[in-house]
Amino acid sequence: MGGIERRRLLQATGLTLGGLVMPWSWGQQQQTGSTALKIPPLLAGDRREGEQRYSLRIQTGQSRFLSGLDTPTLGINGDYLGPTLRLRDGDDAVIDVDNGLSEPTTLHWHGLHVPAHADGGPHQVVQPGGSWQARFRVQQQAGTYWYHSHQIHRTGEQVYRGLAGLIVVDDDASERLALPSDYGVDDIPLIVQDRRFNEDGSFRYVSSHRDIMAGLMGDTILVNGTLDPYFEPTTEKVRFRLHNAANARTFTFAFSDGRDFQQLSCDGGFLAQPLPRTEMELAPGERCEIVVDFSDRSPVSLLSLPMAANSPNQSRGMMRRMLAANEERFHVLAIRPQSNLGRSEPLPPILTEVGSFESAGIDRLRRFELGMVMGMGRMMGRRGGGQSTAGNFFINGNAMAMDRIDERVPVGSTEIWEIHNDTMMMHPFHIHHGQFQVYRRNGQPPTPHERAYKDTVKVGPGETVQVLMEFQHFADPELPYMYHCHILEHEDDGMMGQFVVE
Ligand SMILES: [Cu+2]
Repeated sequence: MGGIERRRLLQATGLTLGGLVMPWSWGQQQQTGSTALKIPPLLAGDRREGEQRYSLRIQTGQSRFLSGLDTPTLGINGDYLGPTLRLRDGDDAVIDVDNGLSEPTTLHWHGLHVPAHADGGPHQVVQPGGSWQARFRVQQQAGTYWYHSHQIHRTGEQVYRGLAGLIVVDDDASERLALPSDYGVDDIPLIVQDRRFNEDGSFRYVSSHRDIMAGLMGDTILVNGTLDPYFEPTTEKVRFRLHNAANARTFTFAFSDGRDFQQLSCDGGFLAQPLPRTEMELAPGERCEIVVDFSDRSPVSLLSLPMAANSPNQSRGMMRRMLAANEERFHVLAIRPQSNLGRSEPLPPILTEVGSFESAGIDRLRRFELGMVMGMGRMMGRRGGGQSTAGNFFINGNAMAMDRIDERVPVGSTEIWEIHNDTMMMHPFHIHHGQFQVYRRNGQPPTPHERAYKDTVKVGPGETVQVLMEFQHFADPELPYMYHCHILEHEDDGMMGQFVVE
């Protein structure tokens, strides 16, 4: 029985809980791993006159996720999602973007350290039928980044329909490391998203106030746009580039047999050394590279576990019920190693040296208070005399306004940005302009798995997180960068602000 038939049956039999249809998901079914995992094509660019040039066309498409039903989707150089851009540190990159949609859109390079004019944020709109060119020098540590629509008030829906893709950055140091790096063979991107469908096969985006307040949760997992995928390792070790590309759902990745794996990186760079883990909690926007050993040749599944009861990211109070979706368990990927596995090198004991921005001296502390409307218009976190009345979400009392610059940062400075979450749910906070370091979490140094460069950080309910930011480049007093919650419905509904580096 397919998901839609099952849901219809539940509705018909009145199996509902608190007025809501009981959540049903593929993850709760016996998984077969019926479809080979799709691997997004690699786009390495063309070398012309000393520049690395890439062409991206944003288009509408049709995708077949459910048997016998077509889903209208959006994609980049394809029907759903986009190619994996391969960039190299030090290259001069030129990316041509054409918009084949009938609505405006943008493409933002999430995590890349680029000038504001090349950032692809809400001010770099590509009109229908129009084009935009991003030019920047890649100044980036090796890592897994991504790109996605950042159209004001439309980011959530455009990403949901498919406007996202991965970016892989290489540098001198990463090329010297003996890590699995054969893309599509032992270096595998996993773009993980939850989606839900209407009975005609179309995606069902926001349909209630709850979808906005909790963020949009789906009941069906797609990995690289594949429903119920399997992957067959051909080597002893496989590196997965885990990417939470969901609009709102936090995944807790783990293997069905509890095996451990090695965490190599955070969002924007390697950890100092591989870190053994058995679970990895990633919020929307976060990435992490892991290496898993399959030399026992046992079939195993990658799962997303229910959020741990003691996770600092668990929702509180009434939000806990609204976010019951966080308690679901999902099957993500069936893994069936081939019988004859190619040998893999042992992992290098040291990956990189992670320096500290703190050594540059700290010029200033800036405070950001996350707030949302709760219940009958009761404001949470609206201290500080905010002016704006639009939207349900705020930072420092204000909802996002395109014509208001919220912060002005002097170029050359190093700052602590302190984010305090005065709401009852976790918000993953993302800052444009480049990578930061987690400095303190509730006054304590971060745990080892956050000790590398990041661009998106989970701030649990009631938590205060300090990050260290360096603003060494790209002074532009006019064009702002964004900071925002990466639950896309929250971002679209106001939880975003703008800063210039000047
Ligand atoms: Cu949020």
